[in-house]
Amino acid sequence: MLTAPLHELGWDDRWASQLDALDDEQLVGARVAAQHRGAYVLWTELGELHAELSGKLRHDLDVGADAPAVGDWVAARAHASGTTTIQSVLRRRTAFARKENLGGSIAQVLAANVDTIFVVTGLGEDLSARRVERYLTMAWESGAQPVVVLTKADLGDIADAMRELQAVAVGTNVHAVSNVTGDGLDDLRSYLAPATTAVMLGSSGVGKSSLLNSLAGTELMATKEVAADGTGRHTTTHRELLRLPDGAFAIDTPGLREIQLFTAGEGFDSAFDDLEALAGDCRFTDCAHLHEPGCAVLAAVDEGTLALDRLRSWRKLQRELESIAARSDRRLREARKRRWKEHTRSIRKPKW
Ligand SMILES: Nc1nc2c(ncn2[C@@H]2O[C@H](COP(=O)(O)OP(=O)(O)O)[C@@H](O)[C@H]2O)c(=O)[nH]1
Ligand SMILES: [Mg+2]
Ligand SMILES: [Zn+2]
Repeated sequence: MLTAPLHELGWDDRWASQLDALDDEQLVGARVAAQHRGAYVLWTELGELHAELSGKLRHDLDVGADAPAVGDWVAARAHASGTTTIQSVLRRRTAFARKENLGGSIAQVLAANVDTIFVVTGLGEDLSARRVERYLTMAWESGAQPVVVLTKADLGDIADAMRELQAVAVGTNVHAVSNVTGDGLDDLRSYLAPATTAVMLGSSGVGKSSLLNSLAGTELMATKEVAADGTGRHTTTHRELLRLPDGAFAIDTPGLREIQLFTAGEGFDSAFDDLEALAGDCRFTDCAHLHEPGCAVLAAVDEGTLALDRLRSWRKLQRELESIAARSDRRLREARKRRWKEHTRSIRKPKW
């Protein structure tokens, strides 16, 4: 249960003017704190409310609009009957999404209006720079600022892992922390200004929930050891907004088994800044860096200044992005066609 002035939840003039534009005095601004199947938990100035989607919004979802996600700002209406409905979702500033299912291209927004994404990985056997690279791409794609966090720094020498991570974390910082000793935690707090929202992202077991607890200074989330008894703690089965003591918000996520990208865009370039910079010197502007003459990327691989692995993962991601883009294009065209059909039907069939 949370009652707070809206601005403490991140509400500002730009959100207010979006609400004003709807021109309906009965609507109030609210933030989606959690979602349980069809029902939403909203934080409003009146306190916590449970809400459903309005009929109109449900219809919009059928023709391709996004469902509200945790972190979204929405326009809600409290009815005299005591129920609350979400009338519309205010335009997101950032959206962290993944593909809904294997091979599909429908994005599932995991969290909205996120400021910082902690890409978490743990010191140990399964540290994979490649995987971090993919998480980073997803993070850049969202519009939020990614930060790489190496947990379990108490387990050994971090030097090699830090070097490996720094090589892929182009344009972001890498921080080493320990949830056991507390080392490094203070550096992370600088990303958690009041009323901002952070997301924990990373494979299962890397220490995301532990990190959230460390930052909260209390056991908000169940971690591997305590999951069995679990009483009073949240397990990471659904996403929800959690309040940290200093007034920032955090969202834990269960490990995403398959990291899938959604759209090609800025995120891709930012995660591969080094490669893109080299590509500027290729002779052909549409160089695919495969076997073109005058390719600066291949030259860098030959000289040993760019790892071949990195070029390989760039190619792999690019192929993936291209096929996703092709699929979502098709989906968009179909949705437009459907809407047009509905529209013409409504013209031909007068209501009387
Ligand atoms: N030694 C050490 N163990 C940690 C650290 N952070 C998490 N762990 C352990 O790693 C395991 C997985 O942690 P958990 O937070 O549940 O990971 P999650 O699946 O990413 O949420 C648990 O056994 C934690 O106790 C750390 O900084 N140091
Ligand atoms: Mg967890
Ligand atoms: Zn090239």
